[in-house]
Amino acid sequence: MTIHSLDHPSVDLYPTRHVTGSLRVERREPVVWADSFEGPMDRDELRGYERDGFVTVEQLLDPDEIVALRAELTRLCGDPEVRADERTVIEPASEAVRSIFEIHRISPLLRELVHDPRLVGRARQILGSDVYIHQSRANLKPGFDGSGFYWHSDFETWHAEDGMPAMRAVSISIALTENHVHNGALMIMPGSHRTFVACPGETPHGHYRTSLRRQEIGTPDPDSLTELADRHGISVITGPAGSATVFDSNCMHGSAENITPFPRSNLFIVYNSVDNALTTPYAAPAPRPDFIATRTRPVT
Ligand code: 6CS
Ligand code: FE
Repeated sequence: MTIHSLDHPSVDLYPTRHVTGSLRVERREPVVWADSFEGPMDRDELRGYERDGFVTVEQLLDPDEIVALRAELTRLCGDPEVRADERTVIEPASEAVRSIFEIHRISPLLRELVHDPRLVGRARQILGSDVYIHQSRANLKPGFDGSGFYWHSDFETWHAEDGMPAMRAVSISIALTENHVHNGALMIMPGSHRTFVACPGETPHGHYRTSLRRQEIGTPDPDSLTELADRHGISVITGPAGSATVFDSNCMHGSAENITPFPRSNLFIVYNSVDNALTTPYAAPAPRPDFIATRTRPVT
């Protein structure tokens, strides 16, 4: 079913938040947009990404780079200005830092990383175009009370609340600490990127102020999650510090809370195609701030 969003100039191919009837529609866009860009991924990796919606990289960054990034994250989390910054999300159950958004503009070290060809090269290869940073964040998931991230498609939120037209964005998650099966590792349903699941519930004003701490609106119904999990299974992505996961914007993913003593701290850098720039939100009363969804000052 395709409907015109009330205040959106173009046809909405992925209606969500204010829909009735079938909640699941098949993806319309390619997964790997073109093989015209040379880059670090070989044919097998691109084929795996096309099939599953993600690929893992055993060691994207070297140990000394990880040491420097972890020290930077410790410095940022201990900086009262950073903790008080609206771009920093505090854990609901403690005073620990849950996420720091727009970290590539806060930290010179991270700004350098997001331009690294090991990351940008992969994004350009997959998206088949030049790219810019849509969003960057550190998810700290500290030991003992690192809360989880319920099942969701990033694209569903970025479409509804940021006005992202098509599924032409890719996330690169870099492990800064060991991602074990037990400390809240990323879980992805392999192949789920080919199905768009509309989520019930109108988007409240200023939704991000609650959704980044604990997301409810923008999470799929249990029947859709059951159907996808039955069809695709669930992969738990584990790996050492320095490993990475490159995943499509529409993968159904989530991660459990962390009650172990071992933090699961990951960086997430989201690259969007320059041909997929944000427009008016498809299902939200107003656009989200630039630190969550870059509109005004793309860092290419
Ligand atoms: O709303 C967002 O943009 C963020 N929320 C989640 C759960 N994942 C993607 C992104 O960090
Ligand atoms: Fe997500």
